[in-house]
Amino acid sequence: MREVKHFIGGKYVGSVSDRRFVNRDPATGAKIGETHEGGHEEIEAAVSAARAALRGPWSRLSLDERTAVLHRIADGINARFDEFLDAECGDTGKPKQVASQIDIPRSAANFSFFAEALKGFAAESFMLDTKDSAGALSYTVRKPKGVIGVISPWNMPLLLMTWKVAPALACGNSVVVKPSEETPTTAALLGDVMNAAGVPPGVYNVVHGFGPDSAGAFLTEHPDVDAITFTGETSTGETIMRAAASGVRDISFELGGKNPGIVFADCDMNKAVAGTLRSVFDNCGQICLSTERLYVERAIFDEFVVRLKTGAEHLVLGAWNHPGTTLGPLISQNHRDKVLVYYKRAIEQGATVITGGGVPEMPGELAGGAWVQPTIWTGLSDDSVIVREEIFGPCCHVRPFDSEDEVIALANDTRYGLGAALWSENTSRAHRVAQQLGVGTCWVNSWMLRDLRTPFGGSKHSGIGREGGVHSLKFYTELQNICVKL
Ligand code: NAD
Ligand code: 6OD
Repeated sequence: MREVKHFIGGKYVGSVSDRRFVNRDPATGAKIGETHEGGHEEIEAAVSAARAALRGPWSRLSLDERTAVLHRIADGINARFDEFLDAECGDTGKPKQVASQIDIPRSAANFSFFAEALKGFAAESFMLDTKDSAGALSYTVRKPKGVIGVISPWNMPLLLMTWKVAPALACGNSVVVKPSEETPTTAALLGDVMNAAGVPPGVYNVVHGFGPDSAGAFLTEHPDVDAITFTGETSTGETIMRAAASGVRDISFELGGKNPGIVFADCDMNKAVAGTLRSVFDNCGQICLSTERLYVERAIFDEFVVRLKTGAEHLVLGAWNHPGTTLGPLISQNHRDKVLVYYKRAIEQGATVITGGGVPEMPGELAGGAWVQPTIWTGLSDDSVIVREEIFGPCCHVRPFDSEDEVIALANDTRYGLGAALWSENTSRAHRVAQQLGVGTCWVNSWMLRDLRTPFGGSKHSGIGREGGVHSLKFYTELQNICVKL
């Protein structure tokens, strides 16, 4: 039974009140450990430690020295790969083969990527003609923004947390992280790696707890936090935005999605089916970029739906450490309850259930887990809740379309604007349609193909700002202009 503590000022500490909450295995419902719950005292201690660290040796490191520290963090994650893997899979229930190929390697890569990206982060300079002298040179310098509050979700806990911590540290900031209450373990484990990599105490801090009236809210409301970066639900983003208004703190938000998949009849059918199955069911549909609305050109609609059904029915539900498992449970019973409400509403609203639609029978101890069947529906109207609201489960609704214009309008008919996946072998069409979609990222003949140099984020209710490459470095620095008359 594990006990997860806060990591403040380079040390693991329990809550002053000794208040704790229970974590459960999503696959069985069994208790797997307890996590200390932070309150005002812990947030105060972490923010003070983070502020003090900015006055210490961290701010005096040369570029090469900081780059070396970031590489050592990446190496430290890789050196303890199996420990991170078991902790992440234990908290989330995601199959080991997924986390070992995506979550843990990408978390290490976040640090090595931003270590190198920093080296190419150019400043601007301008010459101004002045009549009375040789002119003036203006140049910019970028400084750390200060103490960054990082609030992260449970679906890819270490990957999404380090996606923000790595550039924040690369730019010389200190951080206070509030990981999701569902998945506290890997953020805590990273503390040890930070110490071993030579990160000075107070640069990386973790306080556990919940959102409202708990560590999450206290962090965002703390006046000495200079900027807040958040990944999670749109409604949580709205609350955090209100907190950040006090003190006009900067924010960067990666929020929810209701992402369209668009399949043209001229697609490569095998690739489109395989890619769509991934985009709907990977991570049990708990990815902000998951396809939940699928539009298939009428000429191939029936065949595509049959092939999707076959693929969904071949998914193997099971424990994360079982080698054959391809689909894990949802994160929690609470989340399962929410997903099952949508499964019920789909039937009430007249959906045709192509496959799934309920709760699978799981053997032995797995019977207590947060399982749902991978599910495909057709036949719902465009204003159905299933088509409009983010479900965050292993499911999608499939609808036929007849023309490019029609599918563009359907895809854009949403308050979200995060991602889209488009399948067509007609390159001109792919470019033409992609550019008309109101999303932060449109993948063509692929999905979740990540290049960390590119801007990542969403429009409309899916977020504010972009992170990735130079966009992250811009968010985590404060720009100063210096004008020198020559
Ligand atoms: P969530 O918003 O419930 O929680 C995210 C984090 O915010 C958690 O650490 C939580 O404790 C904290 N939190 C909750 N209320 C808070 C408050 N009032 N003040 C401060 N912190 C608070 O989201 P979740 O359920 O963990 O994650 C699922 C959601 O995240 C989905 O909507 C998904 O689309 C979204 N998401 C988006 C992206 C993206 O890149 N756009 C990535 C992953 C997840
Ligand atoms: O790959 C990334 O950098 C990223 N931010 C992915 C987000 C996944 C959402 O669930």
